Amino acid sequence: MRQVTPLTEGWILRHPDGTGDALPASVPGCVHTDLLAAGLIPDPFLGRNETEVAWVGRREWTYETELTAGAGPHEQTDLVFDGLDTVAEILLDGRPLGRTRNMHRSYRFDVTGLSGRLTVRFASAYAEAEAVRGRLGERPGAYAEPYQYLRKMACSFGWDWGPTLVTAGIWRPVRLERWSTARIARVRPLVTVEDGVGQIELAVDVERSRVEAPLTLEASAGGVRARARIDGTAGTVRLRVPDVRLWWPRGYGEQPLYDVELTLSHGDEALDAWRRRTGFRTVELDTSADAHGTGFTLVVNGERLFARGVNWIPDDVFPSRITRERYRHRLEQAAGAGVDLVRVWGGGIYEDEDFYDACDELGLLVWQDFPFACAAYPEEQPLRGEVEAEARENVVRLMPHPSLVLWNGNNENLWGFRDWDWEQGLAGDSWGEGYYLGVLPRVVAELDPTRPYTAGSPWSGSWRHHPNDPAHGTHHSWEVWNRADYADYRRDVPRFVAEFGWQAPPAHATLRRALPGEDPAPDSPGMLHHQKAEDGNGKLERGLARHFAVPEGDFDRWHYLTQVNQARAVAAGVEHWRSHWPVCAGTVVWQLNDCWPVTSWAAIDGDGREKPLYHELRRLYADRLLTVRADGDGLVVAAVNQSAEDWRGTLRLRRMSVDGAPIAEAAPALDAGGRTVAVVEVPVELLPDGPGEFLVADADGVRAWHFPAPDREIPYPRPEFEVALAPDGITVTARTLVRDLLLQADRLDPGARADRGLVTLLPGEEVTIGVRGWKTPDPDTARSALYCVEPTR
Ligand code: BMA
Repeated sequence: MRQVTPLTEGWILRHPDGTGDALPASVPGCVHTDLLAAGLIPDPFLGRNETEVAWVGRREWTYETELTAGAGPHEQTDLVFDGLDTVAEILLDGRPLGRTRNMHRSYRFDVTGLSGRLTVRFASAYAEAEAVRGRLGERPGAYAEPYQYLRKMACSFGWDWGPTLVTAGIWRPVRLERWSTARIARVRPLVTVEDGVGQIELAVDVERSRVEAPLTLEASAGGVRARARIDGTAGTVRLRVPDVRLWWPRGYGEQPLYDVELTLSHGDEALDAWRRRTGFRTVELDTSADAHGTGFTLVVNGERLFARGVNWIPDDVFPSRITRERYRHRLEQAAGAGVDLVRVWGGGIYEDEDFYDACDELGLLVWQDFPFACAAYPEEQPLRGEVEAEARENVVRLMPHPSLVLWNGNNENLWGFRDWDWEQGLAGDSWGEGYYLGVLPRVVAELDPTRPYTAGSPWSGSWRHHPNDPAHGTHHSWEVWNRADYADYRRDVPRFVAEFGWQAPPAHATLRRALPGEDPAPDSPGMLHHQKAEDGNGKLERGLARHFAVPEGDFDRWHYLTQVNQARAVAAGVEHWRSHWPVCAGTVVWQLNDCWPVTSWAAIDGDGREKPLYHELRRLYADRLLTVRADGDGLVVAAVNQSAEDWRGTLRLRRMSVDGAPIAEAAPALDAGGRTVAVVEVPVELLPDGPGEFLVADADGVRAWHFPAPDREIPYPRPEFEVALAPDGITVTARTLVRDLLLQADRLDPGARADRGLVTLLPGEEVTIGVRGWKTPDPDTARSALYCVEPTR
């Protein structure tokens, strides 16, 4: 049987020129985390340390350990690297074993009978990228850093939410594999389901050390077994599993998973085994033309879905630090917000197995970008071959996961070519089109025809329409954050909004940790350093001024209001677009998570704390959502019902004055069939008249508010409320209208988490906010961490 020995021990790290002491190295890991552990660099996540450690990415680094492949009963010994970041030469006792230049691939070297000093010598990623750029010529991109010239996580070079920390290292596991006669080299599981029968076709490639030995494959899943012979180096086993239970996205059904086992044998001797978990479901992407343009609707097990999505970026700029538990926790947070689709964005990586395992279990659909983002990528060698090789490897690696439902060619590159002045400057140079419209769809169609592919995000399906045309395919809605008010989200009904978002600072406790010794202000040095977006603060400020009087010299209020504005902005988009299902078939919020502490579009900050947006997503992505929207001169209430059951009852509509007085009331019938949106007209006498009035709509515990004016024009009363301690939290009772009440529990205790975000209460209403992880404070202290919208002075 193939024997696996992890090679995690005894590694040291040194400069190849021999200067400096050798340090103990963690494998998997990276240079930055080793230097950090040795106390040789300050934590780049704190203050402005990022700039102080910039030199690390410009140096060469060497990892070394002792390798004893040794003599044993096995015929062959392979040294296997699951991931090397990025440009490396591998040597054994000074003899070269090979070279690598792609972080997204694994590497295998035959070291049979060898032993000695194993050295992995990393060149600076900059040196490689700049050399390739020198050879192939400059290509345009959204950032000045040269990430498009080598196959490495692009955001390692910095992004508009990320630090520039250019890593090197053995970032995924290393091991020795000893085997005889033959080993399983690749398994391509094609999992389909037809008429209730699950089919698993395992296309298997083997590597042999003995050419002539007759080999058999035996596979099992769901209590069914099958065998096949291997001729040469390839064979196929087919399993038919009757009465399979379907795998569903969360909210649509369960996630039954099936173990698939495969054994390779020579006579009675088992040589190698392969085990994965899979699930049975069908997936299609409906991009047919209709009266509105060209749709973009995911269809899983025949069910058409509105995708409640979030964009995922690497959860740490040092991805080797992300453990299985951390993946699981972050994705549980996503699921807890009602998310059912996670898009793995193209400036990051093909994630670890642990990521997709968690998605399989939690019922989160995965849309996976190939790692290309916001730049023109050359198509000449050596890149072209690397791209094809990495695509082949990762398409096959991720095939077992039922959660994976879509491959996407790139992030914003087709759009960039057309709109960001690339086309002229390129003057016919290659820029990546051959990947997105050629290599990648060919690889997916050849290796995994069970999954749909889309050439890019955004993409309208062909060059006939502008790549970001909202009427055709996927759309990224960035004009609003960059230049307009979030009310402008309501101007369009795109077919699928794959990116849109609004910035806000992270939680107070996160800022306190990340900016030691700083008294934060919107433009204090650390705050500015942890704001990477172009004119980020200007956009935050202008976005705020459209709704609120911008507080001068009051950081805490600025912090609260920018977080409120973020939640309001995303709510405006999601409510509007969801209420236009099935024309619009998905919203993917930019972005779920952060990779360090920073002001960004994220719902969960770099220390894992939920911003108010996170809690707002729970409301926005619940099966039932009410929203009020303009309709001609009047208003309608849209009742979004994404559950399978009908939503029937009455809608309670109240027109009220902000001082709390009811003005008019109505109770029209509500009838929204399963997975539909019902639209109810608001009677004329219920329409709020001027900034001193509002409309509130209630049905079955679901509520929508409609304030016709921006907050700064609303004559709010001075908010009054009482605070009492509850067993695990606090209860707040409103005496006046209290808008967007927020408990910032982390201000009282960095370990404390509130279970709710922004709550708006009518006079007399109360809310209990649960809190985990704090030593119960007295009510006055709790009150000091409560914020709400105040009248404009
Ligand atoms: C889009 C994304 C990212 C970026 C975000 C915010 O362009 O694809 O590149 O971080 O917008 O600007």
